[in-house]
Amino acid sequence: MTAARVEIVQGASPQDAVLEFAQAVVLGLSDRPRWTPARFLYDADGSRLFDKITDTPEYYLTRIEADLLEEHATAIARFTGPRTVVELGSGSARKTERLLSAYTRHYGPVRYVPVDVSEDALQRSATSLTRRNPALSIRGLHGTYDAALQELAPLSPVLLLFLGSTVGNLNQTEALGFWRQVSGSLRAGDFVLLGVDLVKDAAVIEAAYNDAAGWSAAFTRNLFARMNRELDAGLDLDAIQHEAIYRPDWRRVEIYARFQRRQTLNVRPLDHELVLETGARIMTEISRKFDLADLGPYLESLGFEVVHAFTDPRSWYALLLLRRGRET
Ligand code: SAH
Ligand code: AVI
Repeated sequence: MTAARVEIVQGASPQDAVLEFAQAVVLGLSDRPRWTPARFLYDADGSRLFDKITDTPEYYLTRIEADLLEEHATAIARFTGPRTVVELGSGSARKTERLLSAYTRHYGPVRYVPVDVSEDALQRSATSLTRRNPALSIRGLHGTYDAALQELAPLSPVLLLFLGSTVGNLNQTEALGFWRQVSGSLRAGDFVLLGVDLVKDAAVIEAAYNDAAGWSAAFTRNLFARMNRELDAGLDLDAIQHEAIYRPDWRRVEIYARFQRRQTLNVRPLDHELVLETGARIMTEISRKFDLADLGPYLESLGFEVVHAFTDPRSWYALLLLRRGRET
C-alpha cells in the first residue's frame, strides 16, 4: 500500500502570531466587560489540556458525539458519496478517525483537510491518523476558520465537519457571520456535519465545565500562562480562579478567570501595561447550547437543508447532516 501523505500549510509567522495575541489582549482587556477571543486558549499546552477535559467523567459531549459517529459513520459516508473531508477546529481529531475510516473503507483513498489554530494539534493528529490509516492524504491548514473557508470552493465536493459543539464558542453575531461565510464558500450539494450540545438540566451542563479533577480550571489558567510565556506578562497564576456558570436565559455557559489579587499585566511586544484590580473578571469563552426546534429553521434560512439529525437516547447532543442547497 502507498505511504500516507501529510502536508501542513503554515499560517502566520510565529512573530506575527505573538503580535496578534498581544493586540487581542490589549483590546479585550481594555473593554468592559473584559474578554479574550476563545481561539487563544489553544496553544500546544491548551490543546493538550482540552483533551484532558474531554476524558473527564463530567464532560459528556465528546463521549456522546463519538458514539453517534461510531453508530452513523457508514450511513453518512454512503449518503454523501465520496468527498474531500474538511474539518474546522479539528484538534486531536480522535473522533474524526471513525468517520474517515468509513470513507476509506467505501471509497479508497480520501483527502482530509484539517484546519486548526493549534499547530501542535495539527501535527500530532496528522501523524496519528496516517499511522493508522494509510489511505488518507492530509493537507492541514494552520490558521483560522475565516482563512480556511476562503480555500474551500476548489475542494468541492466537500463534507465540512464542525464537531464538538465548537460552533457554541461563537456568539450570535460571530455565528451569523460564520454561517454566511460557510454558505458562500460551499457549492450546492456540498455537505456539513455539525455537532451541537443541546439545552438540558443546568447542573449537568455546569458540571461539565467544572470537573472535579480541575482540568477545566487548568485550561482557563493556561491562557494566562501563555500570556506569561509569549507576552512576558508577569501574572501570578495562583491568583486566578476559574468560574463557569450556565445562564439558562442565554442558553450559554460563561467562563471567566477572576483575579483574587491586583495584578499589573505587561504586554511586552506592544510596550503596554494593564492593571487588573482585585476581583477583576475576564471572560475567556462562552459555550452556547442549542435547541433543535430553533436551530433547524435558522440553518435552513441560511441555505442549509437538514437531511439527518442524529441524537442520543437522552437528547443531550445532536449531529446534524446539512446539505448546501441551490442559490435562490
Ligand atoms: N473538534 C475537536 C476539538 C474541539 S476544541 C473536538 O470535537 O474534540 C476546538 C478546536 O478548535 C481547537 O483545536 C482549537 O485550536 C480550534 N480553534 C478554535 N478557534 C479556532 C479558530 N478561530 N480557527 C481555527 N481553529 C480554531
Ligand atoms: C471546544 N469547545 C466546544 C469546548 C466547549 O465545550 O465549549 C471548549 C471548552 N472549554 C471548557 N471546556 C470545554
